[in-house]
Amino acid sequence: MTTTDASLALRTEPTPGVPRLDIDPFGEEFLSDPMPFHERLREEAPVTYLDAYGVYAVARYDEVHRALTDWQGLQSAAGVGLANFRREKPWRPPSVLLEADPPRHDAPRSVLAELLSPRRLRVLEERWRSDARTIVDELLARGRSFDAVTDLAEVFPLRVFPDAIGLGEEGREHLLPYGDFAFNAFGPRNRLVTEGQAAIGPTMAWINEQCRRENLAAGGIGERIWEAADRGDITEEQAPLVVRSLLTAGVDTTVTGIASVLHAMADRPDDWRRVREDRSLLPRVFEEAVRLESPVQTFFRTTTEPVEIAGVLIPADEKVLMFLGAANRDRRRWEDPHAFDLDRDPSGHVGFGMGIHQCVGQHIARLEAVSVLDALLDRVAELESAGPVRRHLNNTLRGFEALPMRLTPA
Ligand code: OW7
Repeated sequence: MTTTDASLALRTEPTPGVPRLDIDPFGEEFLSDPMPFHERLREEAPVTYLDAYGVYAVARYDEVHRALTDWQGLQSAAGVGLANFRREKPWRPPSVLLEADPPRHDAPRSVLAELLSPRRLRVLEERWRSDARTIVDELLARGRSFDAVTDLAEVFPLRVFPDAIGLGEEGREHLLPYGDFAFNAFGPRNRLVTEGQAAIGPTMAWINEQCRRENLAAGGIGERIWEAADRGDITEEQAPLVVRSLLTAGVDTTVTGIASVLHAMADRPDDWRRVREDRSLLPRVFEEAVRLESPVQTFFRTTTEPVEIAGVLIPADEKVLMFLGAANRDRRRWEDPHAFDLDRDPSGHVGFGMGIHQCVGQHIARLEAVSVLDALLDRVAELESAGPVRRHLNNTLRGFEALPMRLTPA
């Protein structure tokens, strides 16, 4: 290799017998249409090596599940993106949850798990359902054509989630760009990152400011996090970073999740009618959409020691890229994996991860999605797509720019 660009240079040789693939999972071709690449990654071998970044990759269900659940052999504290924090400075102070291992991970995790538990969320439910009805009524008042992204998937979380945390009214427009940047930052410094970097300064400053105790409204989840610091359950240094986790992980993900479930349910008149008549199917509708679309597509781990996966020995201090979206469509695990099927049991999907880091916000995500869908099902008899899907490219999220739709009022 004659290149002088270190980012293109091959860093290491994989374990003998591991196939080397010339696939860039953060390239525009891949991000625009990942399924054919997922197929190659899954079918080539249980563990492959991506020369473009010098990382190991797993894309089958069993191996992704294995990597997610072995937190001792595959750590998170060295970063869950491409950057190895043992060698590279993180772009922001690391998350005390996502980018931490036991024992440091555990106190922030249990504080947030309690505050976001189904029992604690019950106080939000009535308000959220009424807000969902209002938003759907506003949508219907404007006619039959709408964009499921900008008119619904972005509107509902941005109306209810910042209030639940206790954020002030000002500056909320920073939330989506911040999340977009943070999820891009798990990937390489490609165009998506460098273009985002230009405007991220004021956004970062606003985010960090919102995490301070004096800026969080009484009664919100943010204040409850600071109360956990008062009790000594977490430290005063951890408290603002736990608030920051909510702001990073809680907005773009739920917007993408709601857009995904609307995308999955559009043009499925029989399923729509069935769910209208039996709302007990709603949690499954959401779960199956998360399986099929996998809003969070990838995360990395870093080996702490030589780790065996599917008979392959991966050396210590290597990055392993886990393709959650590919595992969620692995024919070895799922029958007819590419079909949206309300008669399947989607539990066990890895769209929220698995193991000790499994999405701590999944109950709040589910409550948001179910609230908005339930309100829509009350007032809409049919939901059709009305134009091509436009994807929003991101190094980690499989998002949407536009989802043109047409509804028939009930
Ligand atoms: C955090 C779905 C991943 C995340 C994502 C990004 C940031 C954080 C968590 O969960 O800051 O803790």
